[in-house]
Amino acid sequence: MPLHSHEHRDVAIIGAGFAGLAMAHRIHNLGMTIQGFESGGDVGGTWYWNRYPGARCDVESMQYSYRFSEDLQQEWDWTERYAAQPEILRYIDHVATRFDLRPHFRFQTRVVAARYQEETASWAIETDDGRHTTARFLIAAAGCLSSANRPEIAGLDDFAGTLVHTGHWPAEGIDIAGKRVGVIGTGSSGVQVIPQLARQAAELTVFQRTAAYCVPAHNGPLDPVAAQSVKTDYKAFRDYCGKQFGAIAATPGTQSALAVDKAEHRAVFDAAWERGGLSFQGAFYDLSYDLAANDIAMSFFRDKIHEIVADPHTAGKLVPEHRFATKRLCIDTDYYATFNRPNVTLVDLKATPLTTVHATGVRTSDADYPLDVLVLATGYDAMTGSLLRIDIRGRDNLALGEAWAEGPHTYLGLGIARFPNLFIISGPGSPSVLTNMVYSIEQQVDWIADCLGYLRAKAIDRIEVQQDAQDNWVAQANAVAAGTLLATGNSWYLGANIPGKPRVFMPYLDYPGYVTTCEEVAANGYTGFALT
Ligand code: N01
Repeated sequence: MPLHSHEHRDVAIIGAGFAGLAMAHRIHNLGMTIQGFESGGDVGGTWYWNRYPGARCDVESMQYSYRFSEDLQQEWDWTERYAAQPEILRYIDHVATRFDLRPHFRFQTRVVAARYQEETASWAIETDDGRHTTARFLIAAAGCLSSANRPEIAGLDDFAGTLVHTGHWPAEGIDIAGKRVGVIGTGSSGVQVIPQLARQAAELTVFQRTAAYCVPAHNGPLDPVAAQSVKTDYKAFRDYCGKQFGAIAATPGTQSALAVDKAEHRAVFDAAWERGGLSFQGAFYDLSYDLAANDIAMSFFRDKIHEIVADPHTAGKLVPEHRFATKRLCIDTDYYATFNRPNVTLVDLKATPLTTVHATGVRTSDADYPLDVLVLATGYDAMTGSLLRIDIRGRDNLALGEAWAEGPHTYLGLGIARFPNLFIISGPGSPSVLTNMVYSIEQQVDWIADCLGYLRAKAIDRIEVQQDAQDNWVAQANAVAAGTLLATGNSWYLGANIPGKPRVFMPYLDYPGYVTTCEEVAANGYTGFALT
């Protein structure tokens, strides 16, 4: 293909992760033409990039998988309760091959710009290989946690050892054995990678700014009998999950933490700890809503961490100061116990701030830590970063960055006023990161595909979010979040981890309520959208 050639498709898709692949499959079945773009060398999205030791999903494998094909559900056998990154990538690879999805995508190709063209009601897309594509519809499936946050730490570029972000771990791995390793960051990624690195490194230094709430995964081999019983009626299991909060199977507590005594708190929390996983948050129904109930959860963690970690000083530093569940709960394997190892040191950056990185290590206000390897487990410019790094322009050349100057405003998380024929999957304003992502992705993929089929049947060229519908949705999303403690945290849900990012609670906090709203919008002829 010569450079600067031009091609036209019905639909362009950005990203070949879980969302982009499912979307391509549905669009292909509609008989529409597709051009997909993927910056990675192959399919997988998040699971293509996150190859750090210990990378594992915190949603159980029987749930964290596609439901669009019964044959696929039946033929794939997961090996563990929580699948590790290599197994998830093998699964995605299998899906891409089985449904012949790779030919829809150009790999190692990054979309750098996309401009809406009024005259033709289509998008002009520019990629970093110098090629140009036009498409009637543009679907952004670029991922919520795909734009790595490389913190602005003085001297970071001067580090002469191996510097790596967890989200860009090299496929060939990093030789850790016998090395002095430092990790900055103790969110979900840090909590997973730290125990693994501790087993291999000569010395591991953990630089912690904010302590994490961690609940054990209790991962292990998947019980084949239990898996088979799900497969006997997988649809019923999926339907059940879809009716739960976040589309994750759980049995939420029905009692208030304020209604029982201290002994009962401990018994309920201990049982939830033994079950493990994200459902801990629902041990009592009011932990995320009521300050006094939340205090009780905080006190359980204080006690638990002191029981696990032998050195009381280290244990004290590991106890979070922020409220329980106002940041994403971390699901771990041996995280707190790792600090009992003689080769692991915890540095509390709140007490002794990190001042600089230099060629041979990290300096804090009171000490110098020589390192061979420095791991940045510093997270992502979540939910908006992967879209805003593309120069996306809607009507009248309006830049997305300008439209979102005060925060990412969308309608249903699916579309943006003044950006016609653009759809987002797992966009801000949709439940996305507060759900089993694969489940909610498929719900949005189905909604978008049905919408495209509707537009084609009615010979409609253009679909555009109406401003008042967007304003109302933003207000509703804020109101739902304001009813919980989640909106009070200092989390990436709010953009608080990125300097200068507007503080808006980005995910929509009601799944499955969201699904009902989407269904009603479609059934009523796409209310809130102008179709022309
Ligand atoms: O990122 P994070 P993550 N100096 O933003 C610290 C999903 N996920 O990659 O809180 C020092 O949560 C930062 O400190 P602070 C999951 O949804 C899922 O870990 O800003 N420290 C924090 O400790 C998750 O929530 C899985 O004070 C700095 C850490 O870096 C999301 O991805 C696995 C710093 C970043 O934590 C993101 O998780 C992995 C600085 N300058 C990820 N800058 C599973 O499924 C940042 N930090 C299990």
